[in-house]
Amino acid sequence: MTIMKIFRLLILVFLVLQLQSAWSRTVEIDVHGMTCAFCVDGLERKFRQMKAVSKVQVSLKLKKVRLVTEENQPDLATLKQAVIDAGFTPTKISILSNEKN
Ligand SMILES: [Cu+2]
Repeated sequence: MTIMKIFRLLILVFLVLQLQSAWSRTVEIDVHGMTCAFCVDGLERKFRQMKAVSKVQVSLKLKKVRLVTEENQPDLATLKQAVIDAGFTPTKISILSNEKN
């Protein structure tokens, strides 16, 4: 009985650790066509809708979008398409890092 409890506890601890050690990817997209705060807002909204995107930063000054996403989701083609759908042109897309949290 006690051993079973310890065993269950160990499984639980293991599962929690697994969840915490998810990989995350930082992606930077150079965007052409952003001119004002509404552009920034539109792009932010577009990316915030994506489930696999956990963080969105849009810089009007640098004309860049920085995203923290899941390891392989969304794929880069989807991210590019999202920029296009929001009315802008993605000129460059790069993965800045892919690391374990
Ligand atoms: Cu604008």
